[in-house]
Amino acid sequence: MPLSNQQLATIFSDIADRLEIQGEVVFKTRAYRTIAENLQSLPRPVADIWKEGKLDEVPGIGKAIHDKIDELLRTGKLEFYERLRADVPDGVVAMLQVSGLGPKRVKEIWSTLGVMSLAELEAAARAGRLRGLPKMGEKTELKILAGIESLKRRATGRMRIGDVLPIALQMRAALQAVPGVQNVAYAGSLRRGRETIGDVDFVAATREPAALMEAFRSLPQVESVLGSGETKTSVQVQNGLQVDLRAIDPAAWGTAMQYFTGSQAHNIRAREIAQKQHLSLNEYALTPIGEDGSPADQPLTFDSEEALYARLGMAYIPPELREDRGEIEAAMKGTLPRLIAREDLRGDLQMHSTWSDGAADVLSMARGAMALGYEYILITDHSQSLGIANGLTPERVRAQRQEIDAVNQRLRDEGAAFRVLQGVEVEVKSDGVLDLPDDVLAELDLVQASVHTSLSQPRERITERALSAMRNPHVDILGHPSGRLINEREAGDYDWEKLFAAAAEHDVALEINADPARLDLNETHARRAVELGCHLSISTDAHTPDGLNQIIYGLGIARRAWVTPDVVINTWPLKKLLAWAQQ
Ligand code: DGT
Ligand code: CA
Ligand code: CA
Ligand code: ZN
Repeated sequence: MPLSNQQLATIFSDIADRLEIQGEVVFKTRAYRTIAENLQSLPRPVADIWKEGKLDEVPGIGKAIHDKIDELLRTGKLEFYERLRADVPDGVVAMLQVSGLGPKRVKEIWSTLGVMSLAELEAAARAGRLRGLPKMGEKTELKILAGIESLKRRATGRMRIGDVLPIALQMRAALQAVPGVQNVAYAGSLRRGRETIGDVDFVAATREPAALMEAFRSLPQVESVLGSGETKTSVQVQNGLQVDLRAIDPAAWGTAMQYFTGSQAHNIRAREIAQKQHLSLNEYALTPIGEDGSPADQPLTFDSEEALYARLGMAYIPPELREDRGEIEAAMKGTLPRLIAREDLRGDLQMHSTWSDGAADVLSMARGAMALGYEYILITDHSQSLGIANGLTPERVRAQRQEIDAVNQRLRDEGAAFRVLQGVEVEVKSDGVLDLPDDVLAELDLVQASVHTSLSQPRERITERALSAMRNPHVDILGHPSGRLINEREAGDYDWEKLFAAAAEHDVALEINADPARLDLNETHARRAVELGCHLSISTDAHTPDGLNQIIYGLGIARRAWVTPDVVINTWPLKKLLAWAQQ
């Protein structure tokens, strides 16, 4: 197949992008942009015109471009373009898509800071490293971060839950204060705790819907109103996120919350169960129906979901389980699991301090955890080969032990029943060898091993790499096992069944990393791992004391995976945890 007009156009506009990043002046690159546009609006395949020898009749074509199209159609390649691609990395070109970034700035960021991908750009902006560059400040950084966020959203149409929940909480607080509003909650995928959110669905109980709709449209977060009626309004807020609000009668709170929480699959199953009992279920009520399907009695309304589920002969089903994955059957039999909850956690087993790439010292992290009611934390700074994160050498591991001992002494003196444990997030190098010697690992309270590099290794290789890490008797936890970054980087291609079997055999706990960019293990893998007898840990990977609050996202995933407290090692008392790590 000869190259299509579209393919050729893409190549020419890419050439223009790369030349501009290299510093070429715009009037020299304009010819490439012009031909790209003209090719797209050409009514015939340019390959046919070329065959007829009439390339010169294509508008906007000069000698240089004529030769390039000729080379591309003859050989399928263009040497000039190949060289250009080698000179300017793809990741640098990708930065042009971020609104607010033109070729000049991209070049500046690339050549001065060595930033070569969107992920590195995001990290640099978050770390405040752009503000030192010419004509760039804190505002530019924020604008770039917002631009990256909306790019990610465009890729999948879904946003990470961690970028949505804070906005929803702000809006809910504002709606709660509107006169006449008795109750407001978010329903939909956000309430079910999914890792990504399509849109936010608010349900509000009020007898004055008009006032509520007006107040909603005027919230400071609203960028545009997509549609507004008497009882339903949809708006768009930052990063293109859509938020729906439905006003309902307070008497129908239970049915409305059940309906709008979904999932759709769960609702369909719930309606089937209702039908078998000659009841028709919708967002307003449960209505008895006769043999002919018409209403046989007054509709029943429910002011709570508990009452509604009970009337259907079911135990209350936590929102995270409502995906039609067996929860309805279990609720009817009374065999729903007792899901893990925030109060079950006694500690957090992954966090970084200023010893590697964290922003707070050990004592501050401890104080943050104590404020959350925890009994212990495990400090897991990076190991030496992760140079960009200031990883620990054996000497620095031992120096850190001194500081941790001193912090523990200080907390004991204050009378606090709290313990800082020393761990490490040791690199599993690309050949499966750990980045710190065994005698160093042996001195630590718990060891977490993680893969950060060469994630694209073939299945057998990367699986064997994780397995060899787990065979090391000092390794207690495998951190963020898949390595994926939501909306950003694919997971490693592991043989999961094999990995879970090995984790169970060596009794290495698998982490549910609560960072909303990771949520790794994901819910399907976490559920399967537990089925195969694995232990889990649920931890934040926090780099600041505030980051410890992100545990809620990991708990959501665990609950969606039907996880009970007993299999999660950081629900255990300290003594039990340390004894387990010893054996
Ligand atoms: P999302 O927004 O894609 O992350 O996922 P959801 O689950 O929030 O879906 P959404 O916003 O379309 O609808 C919210 C809930 O409303 C959904 O979970 C169940 C309910 N719902 C919406 N449309 C239908 C429908 O056609 N039939 C039924 N049974 N329920 C629906
Ligand atoms: Ca939704
Ligand atoms: Ca919706
Ligand atoms: Zn890590």
